[in-house]
Amino acid sequence: MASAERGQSKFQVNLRRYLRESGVDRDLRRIICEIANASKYIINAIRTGDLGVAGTSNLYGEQQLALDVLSDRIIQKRLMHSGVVAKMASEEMDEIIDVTYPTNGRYSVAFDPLDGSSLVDVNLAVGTIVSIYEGDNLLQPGRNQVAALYVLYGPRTTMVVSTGKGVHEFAMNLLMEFDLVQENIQLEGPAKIYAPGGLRSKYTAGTEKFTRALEMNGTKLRYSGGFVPDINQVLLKRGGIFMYPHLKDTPNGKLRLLYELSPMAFLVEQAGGAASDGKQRILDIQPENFHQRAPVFIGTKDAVASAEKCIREEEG
Ligand code: FDP
Repeated sequence: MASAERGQSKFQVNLRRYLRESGVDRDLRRIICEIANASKYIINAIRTGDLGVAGTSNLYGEQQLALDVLSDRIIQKRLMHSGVVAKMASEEMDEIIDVTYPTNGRYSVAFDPLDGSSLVDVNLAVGTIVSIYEGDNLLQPGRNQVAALYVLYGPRTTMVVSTGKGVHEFAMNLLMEFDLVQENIQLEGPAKIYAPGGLRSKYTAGTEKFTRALEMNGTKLRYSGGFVPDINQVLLKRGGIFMYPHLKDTPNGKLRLLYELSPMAFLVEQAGGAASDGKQRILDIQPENFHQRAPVFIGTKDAVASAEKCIREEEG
């Protein structure tokens, strides 16, 4: 299989070739490459587009930015015309789209087109998150995903992807193609950083105990407010934990299972990490609806186990 040293400039291996040589099914490759193509237009819109509101709100009553709506349309269009997608759903859509034209595809895709979009106007990093299942059922436990990825729009545009054989990072080059940066990212060391979402004053006893333990151990606080850059940091620093826990007044936390948590849990587990809602593995949760939220503790295995232990001890 093709490989590259980090930062290697000669003999770059691009995403398409990497996926082909890794034996990834042709239709699945097509979906991943369509997302890569979509991201060219999304990064362009982020850089130069309208930062205003779209005048609409999504299902959750959140005001949609012009950029949210545009990113959603860009991805929808590419997936629709790929000819390999059966169903698609996104955080910005009111309903699931059945793709019966041009063909009835073999895969279904759930995505968050522009996660953390409220950070665009202050010029912080945002991302696209994508989850892919075989067949036409998107309401399955995340462990059944065949692939997951995110695109991070930061100082550089990168894609971190897994088709179930490790986690690999690609970076967008001058020609807006993705080249391999590093293969088989592994969360091997202890948690060096933590990214805690939600108001601390609303933390329950278990999460508060866990947070104090992190502070006592000298774990550094590194929170950007964007799920994609925060997870990317945990992965690329080879150790850390992100949490958006259950809060006293919000028992299900904030983040959505289908569009955010399942794909990130798939990637982090592929990197040797873990993801839990505080009690059970995120990838084992059977979603009951498309908009379901769940608390999350995700990153280095030991840190996630220690969060679960604190919650068990304090909250039963
Ligand atoms: P945002 O509301 O800006 O879209 O998915 C939601 C999300 O961002 C995540 O990217 C981020 O981790 C989290 O919400 C931040 O929430 P808080 O502002 O409550 O910390």
